[in-house]
Amino acid sequence: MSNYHIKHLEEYFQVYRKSVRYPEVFWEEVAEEHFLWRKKWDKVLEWDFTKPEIKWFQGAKLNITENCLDKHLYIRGDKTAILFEPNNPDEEAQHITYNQLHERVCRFANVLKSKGIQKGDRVVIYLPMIPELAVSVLACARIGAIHSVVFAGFSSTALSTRINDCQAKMVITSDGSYRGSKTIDLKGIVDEGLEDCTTVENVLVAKRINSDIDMKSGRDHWLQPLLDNAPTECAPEIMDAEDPLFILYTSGSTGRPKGMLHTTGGYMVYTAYTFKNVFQYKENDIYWCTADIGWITGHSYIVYGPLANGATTVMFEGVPSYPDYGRFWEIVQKHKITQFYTAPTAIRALAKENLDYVNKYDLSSLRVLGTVGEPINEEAWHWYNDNIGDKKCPIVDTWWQTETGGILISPVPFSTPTKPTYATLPLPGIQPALMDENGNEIKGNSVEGRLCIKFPWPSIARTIWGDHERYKNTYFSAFDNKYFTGDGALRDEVGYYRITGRVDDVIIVSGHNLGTAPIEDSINEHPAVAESAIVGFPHDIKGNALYGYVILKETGEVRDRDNLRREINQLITDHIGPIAKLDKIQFVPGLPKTRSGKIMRRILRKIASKDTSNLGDTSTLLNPEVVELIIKDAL
Ligand code: 7RM
Repeated sequence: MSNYHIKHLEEYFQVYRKSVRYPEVFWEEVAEEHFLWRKKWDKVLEWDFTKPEIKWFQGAKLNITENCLDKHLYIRGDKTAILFEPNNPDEEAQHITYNQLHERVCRFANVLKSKGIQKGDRVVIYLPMIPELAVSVLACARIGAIHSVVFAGFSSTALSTRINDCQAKMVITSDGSYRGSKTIDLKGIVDEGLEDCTTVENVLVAKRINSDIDMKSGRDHWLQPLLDNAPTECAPEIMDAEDPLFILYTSGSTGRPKGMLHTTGGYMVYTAYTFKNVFQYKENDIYWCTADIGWITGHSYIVYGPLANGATTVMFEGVPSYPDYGRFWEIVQKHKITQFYTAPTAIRALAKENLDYVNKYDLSSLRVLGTVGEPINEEAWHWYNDNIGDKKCPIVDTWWQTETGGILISPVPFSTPTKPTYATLPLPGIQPALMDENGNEIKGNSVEGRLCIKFPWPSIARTIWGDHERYKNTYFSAFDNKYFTGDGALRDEVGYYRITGRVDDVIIVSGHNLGTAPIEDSINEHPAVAESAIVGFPHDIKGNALYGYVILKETGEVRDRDNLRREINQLITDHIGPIAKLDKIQFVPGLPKTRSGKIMRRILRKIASKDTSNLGDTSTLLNPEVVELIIKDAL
């Protein structure tokens, strides 16, 4: 039996049982066999969820980039580490080998040092999906600087809030970025953001779009000449397992963004382990995750997890709709992608388009399909399964969070039988619990509750940067001695988990707990419906009533709206029961979404309850204009 690579269901159960009974033995074996340590740990795990304090592999010494780069040079130095696919399909893809990536990271690390960056300093990275983004992340890790990547679609205010929160000494950016047919003036956004920041001493600027930008003398430096002159070797900074690796901001339901802090040893072990098993990565595979490195998915499953396994990982600069809706599938064919990992929102957007965009391409290289970010509805699951996977590729519905660092609940493909909309079973080392409102664990199967995790895993975030109290209150106070995820879930008759969405998405109508996801699933089955979102609004009798926002497919057909409303409610009645019928149905041109594709229900709730005076922070919205349109026609 191998702890590290699960190959069939029996093995999964064996490994899982061992990981629960003897967690320290289990993780020690994984850590020992597959990674390069400069010194082994004194203690595998020390934890106390009441403080909370979690330490993995205490006393161990390592550098994560030795595991992502140096370790591979002898056996796969000439293998492609990063395969860069540019925004413009006419521009050539770049195959960056492990040897080349190692050299580029070392040069970059030397540039950071020459600009005064030392171990423990914070470096904010605000770059598009170009190779420099991965290189700069790894360069920080090489010298022990703490990177904080800010998604390059965020505004100057969002950027400066994050720079100030972590007191960054440096910003790494580019002149601009390509996004479909548009260009974005990134450097201009940085300049604006920096007007409100005092800690940043230097700005490194990569050239991408050759735009004419202002360079502030003394502060701003073109990156390329510095790299050209930098030495090609840089000895890795030897880090403690619990030294910080990065901060990544995630928005809470209220208040300022939370700077989740991840540390080195445990994060490396867990992301590498889960990458190997969830994607069943094999040596010659070409793995593609379409996320941006600005999100945790990109950190763990474009950069660290794949590279720690010596994989070939694709970085795509563009968008799914440019030059047309076939772009993803064109790339799958062109690079013979074996594992493809994307978000339900992208699947739904592509499923709306003509199937010809899919059928034009040969997708037979695909072996595993993945989804992440929100509950995937049945329709989208089947569309993905039938049209992209040709019913031959298991779909890994991976549930996890910025806070968890890596995937916690997911099928292990070819072992765990999949089930539409179910994330299925916990990965080794993960001990979920469903809790009721009174704080008691709900045992047994066919139950539903709030999802907690009872035992630490190696990649759990250790704190919120600068605010340990908030970390404790947000994650460890709702339930005694448990990590609370903020999500609701149900466990079916065989023990499979289905994530029903954030708990604040649960709406109690006449005393019945209704999750938004199953209702939306029913609505989306209507042939005229493209997408929908349900929220609750106050109701005198029922406590809450349901308000549905529905996007119709663009068929050009004129439809009787009232008739559509009746048909939608009939579908809900058929699937869930009359209790879940919608009181109001508004047809809308779009839904307010965050840039990572999550519906911002907070705004929809306010509109439904006719309270639009203060919509709160909308700076992370992808499509703020749609909010006005929805308010204008609100029922
Ligand atoms: C990786 C990521 C975390 C929240 C999480 C859930 C939701 C993520 C799934 C999912 C249902 C999934 N990190 N979520 N994956 N819900 N099924 N497979 O997305 O910090 O940005 O978001 O996303 O609500 O708590 S995140």
